Amino acid sequence: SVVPLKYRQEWKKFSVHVIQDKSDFQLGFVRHVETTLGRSLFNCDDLAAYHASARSVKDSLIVMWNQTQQRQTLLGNKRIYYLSLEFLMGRAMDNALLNMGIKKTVSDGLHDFGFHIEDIENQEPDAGLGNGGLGRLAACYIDSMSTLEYSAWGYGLRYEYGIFRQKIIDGYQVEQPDYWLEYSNPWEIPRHEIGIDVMFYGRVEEAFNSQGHAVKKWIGGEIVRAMAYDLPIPGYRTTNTNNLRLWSAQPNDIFDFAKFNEGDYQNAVAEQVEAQTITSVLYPNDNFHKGKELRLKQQYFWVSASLSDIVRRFKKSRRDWSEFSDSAAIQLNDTHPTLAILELLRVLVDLEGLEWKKAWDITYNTFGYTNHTVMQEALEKWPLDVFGNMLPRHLEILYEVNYDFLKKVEEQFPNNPELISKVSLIEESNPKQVRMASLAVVGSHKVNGVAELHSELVRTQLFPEYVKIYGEDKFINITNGITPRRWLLEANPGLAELIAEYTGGTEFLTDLTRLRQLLKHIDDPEFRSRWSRVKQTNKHALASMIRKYAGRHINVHALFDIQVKRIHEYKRQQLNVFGVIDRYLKLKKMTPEQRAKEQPRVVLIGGKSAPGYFMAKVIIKLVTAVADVVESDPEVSDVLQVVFVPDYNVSKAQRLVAANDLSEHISTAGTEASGTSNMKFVLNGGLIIGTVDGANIEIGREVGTENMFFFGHLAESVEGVRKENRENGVSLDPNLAEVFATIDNGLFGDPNIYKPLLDSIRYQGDYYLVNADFRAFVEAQAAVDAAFADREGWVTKSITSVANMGFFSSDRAVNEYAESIWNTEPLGNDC
Ligand code: IMP
Ligand code: B1N
Repeated sequence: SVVPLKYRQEWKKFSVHVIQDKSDFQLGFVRHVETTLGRSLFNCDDLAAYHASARSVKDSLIVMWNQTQQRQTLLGNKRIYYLSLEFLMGRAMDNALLNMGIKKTVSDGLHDFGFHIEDIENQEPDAGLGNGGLGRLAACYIDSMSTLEYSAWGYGLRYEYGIFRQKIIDGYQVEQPDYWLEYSNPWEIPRHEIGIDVMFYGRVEEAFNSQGHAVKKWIGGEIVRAMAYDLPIPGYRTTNTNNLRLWSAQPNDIFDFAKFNEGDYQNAVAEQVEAQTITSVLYPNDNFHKGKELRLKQQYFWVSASLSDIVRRFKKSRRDWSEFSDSAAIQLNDTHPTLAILELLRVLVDLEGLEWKKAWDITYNTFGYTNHTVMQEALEKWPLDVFGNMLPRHLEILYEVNYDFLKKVEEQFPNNPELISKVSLIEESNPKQVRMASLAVVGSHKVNGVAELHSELVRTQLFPEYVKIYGEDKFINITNGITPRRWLLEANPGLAELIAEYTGGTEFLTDLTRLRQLLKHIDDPEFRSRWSRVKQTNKHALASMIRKYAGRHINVHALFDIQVKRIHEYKRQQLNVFGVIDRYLKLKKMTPEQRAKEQPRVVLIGGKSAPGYFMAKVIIKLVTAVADVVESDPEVSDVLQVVFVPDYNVSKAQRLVAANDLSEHISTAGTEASGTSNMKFVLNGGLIIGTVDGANIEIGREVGTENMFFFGHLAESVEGVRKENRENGVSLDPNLAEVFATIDNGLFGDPNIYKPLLDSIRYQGDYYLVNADFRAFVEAQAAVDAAFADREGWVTKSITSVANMGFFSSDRAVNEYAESIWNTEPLGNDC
């Protein structure tokens, strides 16, 4: 669409420009206070100042966003679409200011109005649209895609309630709704003009197209409108600003006319209101599939709206369908968006009239699938009847895909019914189930795991039959990464500044391998002491946060030992807390003189349990009970403190990682696909106590195993231990038996509370190898104490580790996706 020059010139005179200096910011700030917010100098509190600041900054973001989108459209190169049901973004303001390079400008501008930037930033609620690692990974990747100047969009859902807020009452987790949109979200752009009607239920009819061919027509029973909200994603030191599009379910004007005519107006309206509930709430499960129909509805709603948007954009370019997969790469973040495969086939065949084979080739070349877990209880399966009732046409398409696929398998491996039933997209169980992971594998040209060991397990444990069918090359590894902007520059400005000084500038923030330059200074006393001082300052800052949120005073001279992540049996917070009790019992047996020689420790444990996960809630209760006992025991509280950090979220993670001396990543070997907080803690100068699992292994390889405290059984021996436990029972380690006896004797309150947890270990086979790894864990902790006592040696380990963390940047990971799955390169932004 060409707009005549004279109009363009007239328009340009009034174009908004990006904030360059303090007065640009202040002008926007005051205008938003006085107009958007309808307030004045006299009633502008911190909350209003935050909203005005955010809107002023967002105006710049939108300008950059517009330029980026126009450029990407004009150049017309391949777009990456990252489909994720979770984006755990955290706060936007500090990140935007740092990426745009205007933090000082804005801070000064606010200061001149009598505000402090930290207070203003603290007004922002976290965007908690995710559960844990999977959602935060998506957030890191879109930061990298903007920074690296890829042409990329994220697609997700705009939940009105993000992950619940965790209160601790009487030591138990209590969930409270997180209505994060309460004061509106200043970073989003509502796109009222983009409304897409999504169908559910109904039936399939035979019809004839204009050429007289028989076609299928899906007549939907329920129609819900998807409305788009856009979040501009600024890159670091580039104006390239990509888009995160989140869909919200809206009531629409398509009434059930039958009801309307019957005069049942109330019910007709009620149905419309009910439709909105699709995007009300994020399902709070991590690594667990609970087959709720509303969850399937969320998935289809999101997938259908996103694909309709992607296809519309493609059609605008007027290219031939054969070029679709050259113009779009769609990445499936786990199986949650796998319906997209069937939906694209439906759009191409039913709506666009392509022949099946052609539609299939386009689809196959477009999709890539990232697997994030090998745990059986997390694998998505949907009962066939639920699936077919909600999505009748998609079930037909699924049958067709399955038919073609199984026919090929039969040709390749004749007379192998066992293989056929193993790889079929439909599990012949009672009831029959649709296997979403199998569909994702069959419909994608690449499948990747998220760390080396995990990818190996994906090939050998999860999908060995598919590897036989498709060959090895389809199944690759791309080890996860984290964005150094949020997890170093933003979380730890003191360390970032020190690193900049000693590596010759801030380039390490976009080329993390430059951290290696630090090794040149490892013996420089000045550098080393500044390194330690930064850590000490961060520990003080964390201590005041702990005072504020947990009401505990912690010893900033102690070793800070942190385990924060979702509470899960496989992540083994129970192993950590049993180790703490063991330490407590040993301290109690010492004389005061002996105790005074022990290495003081503060153990911080935090994380949310899924609301319905009984055992995880028992673990939280045990941690809080142990914290109370230790705290109120004056004999030990100088050398041991335990605190449960309530309501762990991204903002708190930023403070925790900066202050860690040691972090725990102690999952049963073979269960944690990667972990990403392990990378964040080490990047911030801490060491790891961990199992030989997930990305721990690669971290050890990069930083040197002498700088890690590895312990425990290896993945390959886990099954053997389980078998042994099943056949001969669990024989408890003597120290663990003493820990259990202490719990049974009521030191931590009613022992019945903890009985299910203890019994799962001593009588029910100890599936997670808590007992089998206990001794090694305690020994590894003793090695930590000894290493920390040599403070200079510890600083050397810390610097060496940070210097070798370059590999774990999400920039590296995103580049690997682009090269090996998306087949695209950065667009660049030099216009
Ligand atoms: P969409 O791809 O239609 O959703 O448009 C996304 C953004 O790309 C728009 O808001 C514009 O900024 C830009 N854009 C879309 N179409 C054009 C075009 O034809 N010329 C220039 N920019 C465009
Ligand atoms: O994905 C992260 C990994 O670093 C973690 O090791 C892995 O546990 C995590 C169903 C999941 N895997 N699966 C999920 C989340 C929500 C849900 O409803 C599964 N999360 C992971 C990033 O690769």
